[in-house]
Amino acid sequence: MSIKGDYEPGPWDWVREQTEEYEATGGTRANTLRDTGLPIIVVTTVGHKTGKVRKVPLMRVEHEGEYALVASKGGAVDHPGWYHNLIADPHVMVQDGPEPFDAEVRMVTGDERARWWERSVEAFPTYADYAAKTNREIPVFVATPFAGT
Ligand code: F42
Repeated sequence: MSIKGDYEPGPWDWVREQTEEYEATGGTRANTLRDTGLPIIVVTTVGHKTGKVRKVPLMRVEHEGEYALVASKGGAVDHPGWYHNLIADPHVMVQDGPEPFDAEVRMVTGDERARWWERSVEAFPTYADYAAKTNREIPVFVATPFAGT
């Protein structure tokens, strides 16, 4: 793993518990969003303010080996904290199964964002409800695996 340091979970217990069970079981348990049956991934970022290791479960939206990271935060008015981490440092770890791997993220716009947004809503239709709930355009990043540093 090339992102090392002090892991500091966030304040939402259900998120921390899901992350920790997913990691402890190599992605064989806690690998869906509650009882929806829809798969998740776990993304590791570096806190751009604290330098702490931060981990967030996100819906799994995969296409030809790349993953969309949709900063929906349930349609909240503000971006999730991890959005700011990715803007500051595009190097993340993605876990989609037993082992995490290094990846580089880019925020997508225009037609590319439209294609990835369609894939995201297909994987998790509730994203469309979140978009309708907020005036903010929900940022979409694409994570491309690479051999870590
Ligand atoms: N969130 C999504 O946005 N998209 C999804 O597809 C998604 C799916 C999902 C599936 C399962 C599940 O259990 C949760 C899911 N979530 C999804 C929720 C997601 O895991 C995050 O909890 C949510 O997006 C909010 O992200 P957040 O980074 O705002 O987390 C908050 C709760 C948090 O942990 N805040 C910390 C705190 O102490 O308040 C700080 C986190 C952080 O990264 N801090 C940075 C630092 O430097 O340490 C600074 C960040 C900044 O704001 O500048």
